[in-house]
Amino acid sequence: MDCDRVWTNARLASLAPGRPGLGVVDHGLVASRDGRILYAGPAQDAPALNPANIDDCAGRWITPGLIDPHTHLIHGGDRAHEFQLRLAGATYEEIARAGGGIASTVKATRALDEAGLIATALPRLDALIAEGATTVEIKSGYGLSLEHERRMLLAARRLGELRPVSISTTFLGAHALPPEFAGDADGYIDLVCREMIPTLAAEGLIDAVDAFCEGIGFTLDQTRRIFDAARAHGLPVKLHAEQLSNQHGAALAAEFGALSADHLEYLDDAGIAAMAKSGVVATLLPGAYYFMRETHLPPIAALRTAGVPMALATDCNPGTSPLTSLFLTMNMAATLFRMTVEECLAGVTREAARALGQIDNVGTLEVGKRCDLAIWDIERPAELVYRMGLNPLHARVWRGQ
Ligand code: DI6
Ligand code: FE
Repeated sequence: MDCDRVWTNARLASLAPGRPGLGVVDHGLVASRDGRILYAGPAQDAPALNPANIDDCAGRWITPGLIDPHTHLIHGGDRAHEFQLRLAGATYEEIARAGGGIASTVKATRALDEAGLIATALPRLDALIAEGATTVEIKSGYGLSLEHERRMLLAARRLGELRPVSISTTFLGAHALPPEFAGDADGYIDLVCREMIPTLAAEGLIDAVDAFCEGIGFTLDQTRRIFDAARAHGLPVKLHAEQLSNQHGAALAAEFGALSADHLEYLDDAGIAAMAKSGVVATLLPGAYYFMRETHLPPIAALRTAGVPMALATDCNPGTSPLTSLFLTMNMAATLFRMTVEECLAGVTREAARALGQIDNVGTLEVGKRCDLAIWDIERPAELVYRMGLNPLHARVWRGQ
């Protein structure tokens, strides 16, 4: 069988469903053709291959390329000053109500042109790529006008052309109230639903629609309007839900068949049941939990018992999670959330793919999926979760290259 490339002498953590745990194959082989996986499994069961290139992995481990399914990677400026204020005792909500917080990042983001947005985001994207990321979700939500949200989404698409990585764009127009609409949240939601979503969807800039359903964000009713508009344009939805308080956003997300509900520190049993029933992925963001010194844990054990798939993401953003490491994300998920090594690795591969609606394309080593691989200098997969600050990536493969 003709193929482009073969990786031999590898140990695989395929993450394929149907294989127990990580789907380990001790004497494994991966073959690619036209950027897709032609074979992944035991070397002895492989078909006769006629590769143009052979890579001897010398016993190294291969996992699916890592996936970060929730980032606000594109933003102007930083909020190191607010970090200092918080260290001195101010709370996130106090800073937000005083005009700092998301609003200050909106100002800094609007001040950048597309090239500026790209230039400031690239080092963060490169940090993720350097750790083996092959798919990254990027949200808008610091523009908050048609023009500025479009600029963020265009910059996100452009990042995917500048680097060998797949970018998923999420429209988060309902992230915060822009200053022009102070006191008129419903008027702003009108603009989001009647103008921004239709226009940006028609321009092909939106892969999914998100909202910040929270006391300092938007109400459940406003979120429903956003979801109705998304549905009218055939766009999948996801939600920032129950991060700081229980607004019953996860149940609403479930009602709309959302891809994921994210954060979930204050999720209740009804929300868990609703998510389980409609197959909504729980995207957990331990970096935000850690950086905000949150003490209210997301209900991990109950999510596990209910069979809700759990993804992990950096939530890379300047206010609550200035994090660009999926390794550290996994380490925090294990240490702070008591997730297992298997759950952590599945969280940044298979379940992250599910959270992006990309499970048929990426997230596991299975025939027909894109050949996105991470090849590691490790003795066992647990090392990817256990170490803090060492990068054992040997090579990264994106679409077979
Ligand atoms: N939840 C978060 O953690 C981020 N956005 C959101 O809706 C925070 C964004 C920021 O503080 O800039
Ligand atoms: Fe977020």
